[in-house]
Amino acid sequence: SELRTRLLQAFSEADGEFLSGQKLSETLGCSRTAVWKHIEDLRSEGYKLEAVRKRGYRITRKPDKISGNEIQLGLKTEFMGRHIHFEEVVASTQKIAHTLAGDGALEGTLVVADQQTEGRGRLARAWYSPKQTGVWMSMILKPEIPINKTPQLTLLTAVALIQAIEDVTGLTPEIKWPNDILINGRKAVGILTELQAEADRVHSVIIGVGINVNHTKEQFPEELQHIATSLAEETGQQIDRAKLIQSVMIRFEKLYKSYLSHGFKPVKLLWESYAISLNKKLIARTLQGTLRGRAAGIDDEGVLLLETDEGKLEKIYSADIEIQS
Ligand code: BTX
Repeated sequence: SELRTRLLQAFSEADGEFLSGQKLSETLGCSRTAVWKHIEDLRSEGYKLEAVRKRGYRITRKPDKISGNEIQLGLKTEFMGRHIHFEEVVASTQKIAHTLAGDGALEGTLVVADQQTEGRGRLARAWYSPKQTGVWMSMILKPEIPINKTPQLTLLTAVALIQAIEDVTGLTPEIKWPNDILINGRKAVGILTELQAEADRVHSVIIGVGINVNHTKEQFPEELQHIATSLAEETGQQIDRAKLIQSVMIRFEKLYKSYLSHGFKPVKLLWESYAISLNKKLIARTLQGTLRGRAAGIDDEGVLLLETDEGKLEKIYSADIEIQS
């Protein structure tokens, strides 16, 4: 509303100084109750306002807005993120990306949302994607690779995400095979790779990326509070989401180009340098059953090699991993 815009303008002009309720109601020409109501609205939109008796209000934190423009401004890539489809609220960016890919979207097209109401993880699990806090996005790729090589792209994405997070925050996250990125043992990022393919030909690979960026601990639902974390939680600082997305685009494009011309080897080496599960004892829960053993590495396809307690080498294509030591 117009009043809201003027209220924000007044705070912006005050430049961090307090504005009294009285002053605000005079400036805006409305009652103090109306001022108070608008301040409550701002709070529910993610603004942090400090209220001090006799002095008034001041804004201490603005919500971090993202938009296609902000992401594209100054983005130095060839194709990643050159086309951005941004929406405030979607069910899932994966769904939109699937439709766009089917309609001939170009390689590198990016779908970004501020909030997802039905964000999804693997195996129909839910991915918690509240507004104004995270990076919820899907990248559309058109690599000419056989279907059995596509898991490599999940690993490549994990490396790109770690490098981008390092660039922006200075933190070095760790990878838990195949797609979890952890900081201090808690999940900060999820990756979901989906395909549009026919026979053995890949039409599109759609890589969904969820990054918990500015969540406070209390903002996670209770069941996630001890398994999830955010970049802000770990650094103690608000992170600019648009900048983070730019960094992911740059890092991803560089690795992806190297992958297309030199293959998986260089990516594999980087991936291994960030992996925590290597050589550890783990339990792998697959749809076919549970295996126990030691993580011996990943093979050139990106498949996990598990040396079982009986000394057999098993290939694990998809599983939930519990690290034991
Ligand atoms: P996953 O199946 O490995 O992880 C899902 C599990 O992670 C859930 O069952 C829950 O325990 C936990 N979890 C849910 N939400 C969060 C969260 N915000 N932070 C940490 N842990 C959480 C991982 O699946 C793949 C997730 C991809 C999400 C992106 S977001 C953009 C794109 N669109 C979409 O719908 N999904 C992808």
